[in-house]
Amino acid sequence: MARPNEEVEALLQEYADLVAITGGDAFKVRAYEKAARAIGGHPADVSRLDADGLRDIPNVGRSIAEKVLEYLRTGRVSAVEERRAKIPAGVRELITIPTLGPKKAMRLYEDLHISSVGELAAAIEADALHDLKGFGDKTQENIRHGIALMQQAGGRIPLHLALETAEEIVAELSAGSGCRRCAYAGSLRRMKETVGDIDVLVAAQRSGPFMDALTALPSTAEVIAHGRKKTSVRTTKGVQVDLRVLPPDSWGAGLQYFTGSRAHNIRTRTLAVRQGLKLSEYGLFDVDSGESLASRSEEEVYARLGLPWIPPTLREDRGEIEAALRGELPDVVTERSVRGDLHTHTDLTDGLAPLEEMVTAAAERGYAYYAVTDHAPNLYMQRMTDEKILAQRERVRALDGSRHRMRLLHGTELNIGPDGGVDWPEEFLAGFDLCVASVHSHFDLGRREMTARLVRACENPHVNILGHPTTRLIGRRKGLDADWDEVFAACARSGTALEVNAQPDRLDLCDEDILRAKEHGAKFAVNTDAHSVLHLAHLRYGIGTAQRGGLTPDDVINTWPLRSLRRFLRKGASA
Ligand code: DGT
Ligand code: CA
Ligand code: CA
Ligand code: ZN
Repeated sequence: MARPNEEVEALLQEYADLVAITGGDAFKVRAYEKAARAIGGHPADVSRLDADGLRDIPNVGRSIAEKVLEYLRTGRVSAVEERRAKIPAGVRELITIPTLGPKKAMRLYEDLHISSVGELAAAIEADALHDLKGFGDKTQENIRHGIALMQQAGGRIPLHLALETAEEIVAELSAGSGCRRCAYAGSLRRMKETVGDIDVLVAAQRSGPFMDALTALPSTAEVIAHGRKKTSVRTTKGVQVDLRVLPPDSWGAGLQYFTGSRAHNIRTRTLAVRQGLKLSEYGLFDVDSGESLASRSEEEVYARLGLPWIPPTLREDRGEIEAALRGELPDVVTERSVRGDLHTHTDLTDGLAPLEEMVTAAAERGYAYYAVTDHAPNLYMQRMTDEKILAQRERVRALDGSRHRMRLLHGTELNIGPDGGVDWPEEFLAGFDLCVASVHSHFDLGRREMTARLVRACENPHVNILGHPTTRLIGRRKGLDADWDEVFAACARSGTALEVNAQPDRLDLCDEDILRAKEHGAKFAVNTDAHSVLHLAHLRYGIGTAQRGGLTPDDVINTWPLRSLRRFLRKGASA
């Protein structure tokens, strides 16, 4: 159940942090960070590799391979233990505060003995930092804001982590004898970007064996409550899991009830009451006779209320009940309706896998088309040049159609400068099949300037997709301050699609922004921004978010046939 690649990734990242905090060589820090990401994104299980196999992974050299082997053999790495002994764990926690780097963390620890986020917050409140070099008012304000962001996310778990945990638990419980049905419900089934806890349901005659099975799982670290109707545990990763066992006849009603949201359920219960019915987790009952009218499936329950089945991602009481009553529920986009990914990277810039590997993996997903969009020169650390991107284009053209039916598009991810300009002159941009353009720096320009910057980027005749539009990082960085209505309108007007970036820490645009942008008539592209083969599977998180935003295949350009997509990419220009 444990994922050795992730464990090793976390360990190497910790080592990089510790080296940085103790003032180690920046080159070494970056080397360990790169290796951590490479191992995290490596498709093969690292615990099955020998020294040579490890060193075949990009960015993994001899000394890193040795540390990995030591870890796999002994469960610890002496170099990491040595650094840990010097630095309290809380100091490392400090550098997870957005805007607080290792140098500042070390100064706080050495000068003021601050070794936790709580202590730092208290020190700022008490104005204890003002004499400390490098902690001016602006810096303190940024730190205060960073702490607030962390606390907001506090306790909630990112969608992808919850989904992985839930799928493992559902697989375990489904194998139990007498299990008729098993699924996860709650906010996770609704694909909210973060979830408070995981709700798992089992349909079975007897509940005891399943409750016991949950408490006995190797991933269970602590039993919070152990009962016949409900059992709650905390996993080794700190996630709370609630298990409820329902009589098989109540499966549909229970699934509907525990999927929520609460707001949606209030609406369905009200609909029931108006018809002289009562809706509970056991079924839909006639109040007078007490007779059960529907309970076996969700479809049956909704139908008896006069509604079509409503996709869980829409169940937030944001108009879905009204739409369903009118027969206008959106036919939401699904993973299967996606024909291709339009924002992906290779090892020519910061991706981990070579072009051929990314293309093969994309073809295996059954895509009809696939765009390669490595970074452009203005993101200096990626060292892109005209020659390199043109050479890549040759390779893309040569691969196109040679091994798979999937068609390849050669694109790039441009960098939107502070004034809204992008890399390369128009003639050069015209050579690409498509251009994504994204903000990667200058995050606080002020609202007017930021709006003008984004609008100008959209109006560029070669910019087709606004990548991760708000640049928010969930729990770490809030989105850009801009007049988004104006930006969304500019996208609709200019034929620039808004990205729904599927990276689980981005999910950008988010559901509410999508709803707003759709009002303006904008189009969307659900992309993974994959930096490795494994990331191609992140599409599901983007699709969940797109569904929550009510998007249909008509709204999403990468569900369209290639000919229609190409027409969109011309942005109204002829031929
Ligand atoms: P979360 O876990 O905070 O991300 O959000 P949910 O929606 O998963 O909420 P949770 O775990 O408290 O409960 C799951 C669903 O079960 C919730 O959406 C509605 C339903 N539910 C659970 N307990 C109650 C309750 O006591 N009353 C009502 N009306 N509904 C409940
Ligand atoms: Ca929940
Ligand atoms: Ca719960
Ligand atoms: Zn990208």
